[in-house]
Amino acid sequence: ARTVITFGTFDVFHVGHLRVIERAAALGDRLVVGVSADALNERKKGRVPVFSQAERLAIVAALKPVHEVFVEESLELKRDYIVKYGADVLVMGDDWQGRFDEFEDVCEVVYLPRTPAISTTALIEKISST
Ligand code: C2G
Repeated sequence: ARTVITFGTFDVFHVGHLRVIERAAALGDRLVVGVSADALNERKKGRVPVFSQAERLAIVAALKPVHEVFVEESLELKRDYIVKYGADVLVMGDDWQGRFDEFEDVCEVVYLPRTPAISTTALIEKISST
């Protein structure tokens, strides 16, 4: 079986998140998703997610194309996660284009085009301005 792995925060879950997960799943037989920890977001983005990691994990785990989820504790552990979950393909949105090419020695690395005109940041702004 071909295992696909992808990573993300998936905060304020929206259709752009759904589409990338669906397209990632279509590249293999089994999709594993690393959902970034609250502490990782705080560290890297200086923002606490709207939904907690437990909530974000529960939402992603309930999606039909997703076979397994885990908490991504650190960006530096990506190689370990790829090996641990036996991933044959790493998929990321093209906002990360080129950033994970170093893992091409352990798996295939694919960047998918983002769904246009939707983002968590834009949603937060839209909701808070109404
Ligand atoms: N995405 C997309 N289209 C959008 C918005 C997001 O295809 N309109 C994709 C992103 O490209 C990413 C996934 O949805 O592949 C999750 O996006 P984020 O939640 O923003 O994840 P991010 O914080 O970029 O992940 O190891 C990586 C980290 O976990 C960070």
